[in-house]
Amino acid sequence: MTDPRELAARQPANFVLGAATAALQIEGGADLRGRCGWDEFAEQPGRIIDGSTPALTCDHFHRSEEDLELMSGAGLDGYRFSISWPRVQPEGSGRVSSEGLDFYDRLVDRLIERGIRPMATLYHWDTPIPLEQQGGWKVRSTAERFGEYAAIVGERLGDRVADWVSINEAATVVLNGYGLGVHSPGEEQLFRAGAVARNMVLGHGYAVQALRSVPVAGRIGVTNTHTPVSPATDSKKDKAMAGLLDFVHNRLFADPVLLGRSPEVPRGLPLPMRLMLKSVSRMSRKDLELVSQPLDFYGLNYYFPSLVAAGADPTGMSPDGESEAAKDLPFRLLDWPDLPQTDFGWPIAPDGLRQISQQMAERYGTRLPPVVITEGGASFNDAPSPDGSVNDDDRVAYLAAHIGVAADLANGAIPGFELEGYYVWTLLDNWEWAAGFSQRFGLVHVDFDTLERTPKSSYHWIGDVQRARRGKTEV
Ligand code: IFM
Repeated sequence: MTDPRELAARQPANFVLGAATAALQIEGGADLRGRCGWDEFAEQPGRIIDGSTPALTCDHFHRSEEDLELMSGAGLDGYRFSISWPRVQPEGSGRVSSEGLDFYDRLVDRLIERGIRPMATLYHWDTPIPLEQQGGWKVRSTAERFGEYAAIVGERLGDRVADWVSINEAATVVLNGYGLGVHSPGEEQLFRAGAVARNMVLGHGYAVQALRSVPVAGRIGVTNTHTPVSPATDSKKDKAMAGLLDFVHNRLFADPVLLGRSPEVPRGLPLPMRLMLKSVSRMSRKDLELVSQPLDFYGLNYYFPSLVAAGADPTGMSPDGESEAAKDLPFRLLDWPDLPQTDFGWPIAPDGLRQISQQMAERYGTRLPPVVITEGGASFNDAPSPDGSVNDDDRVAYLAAHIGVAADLANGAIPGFELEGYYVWTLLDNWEWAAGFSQRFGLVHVDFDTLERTPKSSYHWIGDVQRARRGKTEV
């Protein structure tokens, strides 16, 4: 099912097919912004698999015209980018860098000139260092500063950005950054990190409040990563642990935002753990009101389903690296016996997108606004062939299957679940956090020595899908 015409025929006319990126993963230009937690984290020995840093990455900051040309070449309907907080506010509060804002101002104008819908994410993990030093997301003041920063960006870009995402993947920041320590800031608090989630949810609330009061013209949403969770067996223990992962991954953030209430701690867990989860997830009524302001859309990132068994993994392996803390987790993630994997070792399961969408529809009902798949994609480390082309047929198959499910959802496959589009992760091979440059998710290959960009076959394939949709040319 990789025929572009067949896929094009399944997508509704208003379906948005785009690509997503994040500032720290592609921009470089580090001398022209403040430092963030990830700059320091990457400089600590052993944190990043290949010892690389986000200082240069794809140098998009100086090559944005070339990258815009690439977006047009693939016929993208939308482009999701993130705004670097330390580029706009080098200290995370107070002083604003007008040069920093100018970069995004131009980018938005160029996108609109090309007919590409701009979706701006305000926070994709680059916490300014002064705020990190004051406690990062462990303290409420970071959420308050985030609201101020949102107002600054909203004032400048609010007349042109079509879609705003407050925070990207709070679940990943909390689980990987504060729970397991495999991401910045490298803390290993396990479930106590739940308290960090509360501040991130508050940050979202302050940002929505700020954007609404500017007011910005575009739509406002939030993005989180979701995974359908299954127990490895029918045993009580496996089921309880699957409930635990579902709670911290899928509900801790979404329930307060969408339902205006703290999530219910799953049954079957030992009492001390239940009490701890209850205390870290509880929010006051006033805070719940702040964080559950109505949204125009919900951004869902989907990569893979999770299979959970009770009992720790003695190797401490998590999908994003090895963690001492993971050895103390009461559960482990298992490989799915029948599913193929990407080069990152992530299971490939397009049906998981249907499952998680079904669960979201059941859980949130009419409280769930229209959904956008704000990220989905796969790491395959295909290298250029001798003739210079990059043939990533594995990525084409991955995207065809996932975008196919998205098209069915957009056509109303699940009653009450309204899907508007799919943003491929990602436009360019980039700096994949703790995995450095070792995992390539891009539609466009980047040579990290020369920074040369080479569109892969998946890029040409997306272009064919888009041309077929617009009925422009033979494909
Ligand atoms: O690269 C990341 C992105 O920054 C957030 N979502 C998952 C992607 C792949 O790991």
